[in-house]
Amino acid sequence: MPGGVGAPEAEGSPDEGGIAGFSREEMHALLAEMLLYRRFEEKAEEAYAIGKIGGFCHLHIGQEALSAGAIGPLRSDDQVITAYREHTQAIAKGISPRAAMAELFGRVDGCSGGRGGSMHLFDPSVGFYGGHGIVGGQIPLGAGLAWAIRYRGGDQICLCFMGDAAVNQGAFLESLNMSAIWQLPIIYVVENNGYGMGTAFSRVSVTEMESRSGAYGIPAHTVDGQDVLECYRFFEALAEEVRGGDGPHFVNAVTYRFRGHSMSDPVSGTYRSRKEVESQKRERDPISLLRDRMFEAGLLTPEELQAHDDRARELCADAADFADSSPTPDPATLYDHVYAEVGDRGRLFLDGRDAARAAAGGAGR
Ligand SMILES: Cc1ncc(C[n+]2csc(CCOP(=O)(O)OP(=O)(O)O)c2C)c(N)n1
Ligand SMILES: [Mg+2]
Repeated sequence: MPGGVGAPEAEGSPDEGGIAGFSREEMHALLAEMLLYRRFEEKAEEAYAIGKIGGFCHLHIGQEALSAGAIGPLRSDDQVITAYREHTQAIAKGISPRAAMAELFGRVDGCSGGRGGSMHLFDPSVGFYGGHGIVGGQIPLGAGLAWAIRYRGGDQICLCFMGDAAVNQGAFLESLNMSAIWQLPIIYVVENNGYGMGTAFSRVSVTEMESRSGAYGIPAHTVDGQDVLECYRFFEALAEEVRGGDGPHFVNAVTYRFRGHSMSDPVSGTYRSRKEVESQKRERDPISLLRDRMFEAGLLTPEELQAHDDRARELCADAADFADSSPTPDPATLYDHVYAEVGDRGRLFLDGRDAARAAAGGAGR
């Protein structure tokens, strides 16, 4: 849900009611937002466990600061495209928890009409272009979105998220090169949680993540993806630079996933120890980090925290009830919204072309 945090009024100290230039209200908004994301994912986890959600489902728990801190500063007409771990990013860009949850449940009131599921949340009306299951598949599409912005003379920007494993895809290299040549208004953000499924990034790369855009002359940055205040300020400034014509940028956002790769995978396993996960959860939880800073600065009371959490749980319970009461799509509409239609001969592909030929008086193949 964008627009929760505005520009800071003044560089503040705790005494003035803020930390690092954030007002008390802005920090409360960020905390409430991240709690909503956490509770949404927990509700999805619960719904998956009782069979309400089918197919794949990848949770963003542990990485919430990047949704609040990178998407939060964007304008509502800016564009976001991402991979499949995207529930909270979709909500951050403006898809309602109800429409997101209904999509996870495969229901008609889902943002993709119940046809996309967890990996394919989509709503161009809020500038959210998916939700893509092919690792790296969204990267050239992101370059295309940015190219379209430029072609139409707009001043929007595109934020293209990817996981660390995606930077080894050929599409990443081609997209960065073309973006640099055309100086496109795009920020490529790697949510670097250290692993692609069970493979540590260090096993598939002899170079550091930040060096990956250097060959294309694209400036690179590293941010602490668990520090929502740092992320927010960083992306707020960078978005304006890119909007002003600075060309593409590449951001290595260091983060960590607290759950297994997907709902069907264990939290730890042979590729990472339980000890590692536990220490990350204890020391690097983005919500606890912000909460504790606010407590220490006297900007948050336990009652206020409880109220934010109650509200988050309420919204997510409401989203799940809404999703559950929404109907499943009518089977008769199965072939709606697909590029190729079923023709007289019942085939899925090329029939549209055949039908056009037939209408023009030509013979079909
Ligand atoms: C082209 C392609 N190859 C393989 C897969 C199988 N696969 C699904 S997720 C994944 C790992 C991706 O990891 P990363 O990009 O780091 O994202 P994360 O899951 O950590 O968010 C792989 C290999 C796929 N979906 N697409
Ligand atoms: Mg990863």
